[in-house]
Amino acid sequence: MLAPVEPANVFEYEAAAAELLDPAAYGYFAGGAGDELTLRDNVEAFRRLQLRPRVLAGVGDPSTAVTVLGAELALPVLVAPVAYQRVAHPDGEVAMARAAATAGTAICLSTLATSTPEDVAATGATRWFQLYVFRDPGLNAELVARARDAGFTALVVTVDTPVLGRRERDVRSGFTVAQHIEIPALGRGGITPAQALELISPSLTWRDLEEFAATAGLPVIAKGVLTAEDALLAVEHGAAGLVVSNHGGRQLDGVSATIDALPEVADAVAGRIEVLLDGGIRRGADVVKALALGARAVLAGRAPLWGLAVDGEDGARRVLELLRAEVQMALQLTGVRTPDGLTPAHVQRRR
Ligand code: FNR
Ligand code: LAC
Repeated sequence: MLAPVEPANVFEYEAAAAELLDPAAYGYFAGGAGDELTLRDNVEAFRRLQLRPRVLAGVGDPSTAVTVLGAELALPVLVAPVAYQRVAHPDGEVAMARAAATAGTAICLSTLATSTPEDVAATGATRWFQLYVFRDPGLNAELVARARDAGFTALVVTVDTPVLGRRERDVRSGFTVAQHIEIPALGRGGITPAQALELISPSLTWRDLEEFAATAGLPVIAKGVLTAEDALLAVEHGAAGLVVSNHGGRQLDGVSATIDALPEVADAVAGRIEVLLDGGIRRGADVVKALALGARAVLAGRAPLWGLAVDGEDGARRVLELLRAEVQMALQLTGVRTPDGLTPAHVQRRR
């Protein structure tokens, strides 16, 4: 369904999605853990940073393209793994993947997706697979093989979720998932996030990550790193990349905003593996700040999800296109011709 007036930005897409979605579903997508301090700070921290533009740089018409794990993307924003997309829109992850393909970017499919990897592959989108490591090793091997066979080009192992954070909005609403909404990885429907997480191993270690890196036949990315110490471990244990992430404020409440954690991680990694970031991306300027501080690209979870909720594939595509246009203008007005022209000197803390 179309909103009466097309939303002009991500915040307006969220407002429109909040009107359309069942309140419990909206609470699941929008909410965070505990007091939601980190959820809010992810967004606010970008506003504590300001850009330091350079003028008369002859920018012309800057390109927003970046290369991530060897793949060229038209914009430095990938679609983050978000579970249960059919709860937001009946076309779910397939529509999201089509939107990503049209926008020229990649989608990372969640283990707890409600579309199959094969259906997502059929969209032709550049695709990564997010792995929740289950207690059952057979299931993990099966999921990895299935992703590889379906042409997924990276394995994103989520490392910040040994247990599910306590999201009080879901406790209050009693959020449940309809029986007809199936999770193909688990072969059944009606499973809540809390029930799914009981199947996931709480005992994962860096050794396990190393094992996936050695055996998956795909580059492994550790998603959910917030410290220099863990960034170094990711490098040592064979990760091809990492995502500075706090799971969109949904896991440990009270950790730093991801943009505040990025500089120490980028410093520690020192270019040895690819550094990505997610959390709080709502504007093209947020993307530019993250790139300036050392991210190669960012992932956005809720932003394209609100587009999907409002208008399916078209809505998700419009959000990605809005972000691309905002990134391009921010580059032009910051005075750089390409994303890799951004440096920490383009950002300062608000005085
Ligand atoms: C997530 N995220 C997530 N991450 C993951 O590794 N596997 C998953 O299944 C999910 N599921 C999920 C559901 C919902 C509703 C949200 C909002 C998030 C986290 C996601 O990949 C990403 O880290 C955050 O969404 C980034 O923050 P923003 O962009 O939503 O602010
Ligand atoms: C979430 C899980 C499923 O954040 O990743 O809801």
